[in-house]
Amino acid sequence: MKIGIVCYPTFGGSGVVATELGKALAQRQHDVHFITYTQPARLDFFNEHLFYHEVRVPNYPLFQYPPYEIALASQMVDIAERFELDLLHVHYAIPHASAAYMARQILLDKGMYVPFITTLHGTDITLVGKEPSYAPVVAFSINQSDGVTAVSKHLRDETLAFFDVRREIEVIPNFIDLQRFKRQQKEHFRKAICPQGEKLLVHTSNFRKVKRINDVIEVFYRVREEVPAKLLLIGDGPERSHAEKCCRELKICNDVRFLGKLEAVEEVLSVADVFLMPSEKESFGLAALEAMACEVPVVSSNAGGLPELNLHGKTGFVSPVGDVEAMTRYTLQLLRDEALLNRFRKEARRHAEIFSMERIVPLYEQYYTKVLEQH
Ligand code: GMT
Repeated sequence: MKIGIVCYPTFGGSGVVATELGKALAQRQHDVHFITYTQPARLDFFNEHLFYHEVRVPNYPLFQYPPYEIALASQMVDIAERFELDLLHVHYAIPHASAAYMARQILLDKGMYVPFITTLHGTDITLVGKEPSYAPVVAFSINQSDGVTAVSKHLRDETLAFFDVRREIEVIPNFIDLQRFKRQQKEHFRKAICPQGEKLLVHTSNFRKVKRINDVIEVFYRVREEVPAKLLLIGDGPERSHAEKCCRELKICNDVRFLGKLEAVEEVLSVADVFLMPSEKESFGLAALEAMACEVPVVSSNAGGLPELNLHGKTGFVSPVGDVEAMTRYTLQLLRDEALLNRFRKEARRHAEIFSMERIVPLYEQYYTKVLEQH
């Protein structure tokens, strides 16, 4: 197949999933054309089946807001025509689905039918999509898509409950490269971080408000009162300076390290004991899946699709959003019981294997075929 992929080419979960999907499809001999405003972060090598087309948004003094959506739709039309694309697959509804709708209609006018599939990732529905300024366009472009997928059952149900959506939504969960994300021997690394044999907690995110970084720090603070421990924070974003201030106020700076946007996350996860994800919203929780694949149990909130991924009492523990007391209790339970921790480690990896790239990518291929057969 010849597939056009549109996504946010950043380090965010939806961009990572879209890029990894494109790479996996290219390995399976499909021609994949990325249409994005900058080169996707993980697309940094040559493959004969992978193509990258930049969306340029010409500016003009009249534009207070340069019309990205129009530039994107025009680029989709151009690439679909030139490379005879079979379909477009857009990740994150806003504004990709409405741009794809526009592109499809323009192509139709030229006598070419190129269906588009929209994959919903989370905040495009649960947060931004519900904004009255966006909601009617989001609902319309979901209804107009030739296929719609959601990354968890919860996200599908929330979409159906909130929007007047009159079409089926297929659940295709996120996936992981189990060759890359596996527990590696990095004991020297652990010794450097935890020289006195301290326990190690890890959190990865984009440090936005929905991630509740304060809860991460609060849980760590309470755990550290009971058990010597260190905390590694991976990622960056708007709440970081506030989080740093919290650490200074609690006088725990010596035990907390902010690692920034680290690429080799799997190396840090390989030496971690518990992964914390207290998010207020989380349609899937890709960062938690990465931890589980590296045999790290997850102590998380019960937001969104998290309970589908993190099995309570098996791969980790799930608590109500904001219940830092329960999260502290569960973390301590794992840290204090080596046998329990080891059992959870094995279960976390076993459950992560359900989300292997080898299992999930063919589901997208089957879905593409189904959509194409309908036209
Ligand atoms: O979590 C974010 O803020 C980033 C966001 C994105 O679109 O990049 O992540 C969403 O998509 C990921 C990939 O499908 C999911 O794993 C995340 O759970 C989801 N985030 C939220 O729902 C808050």
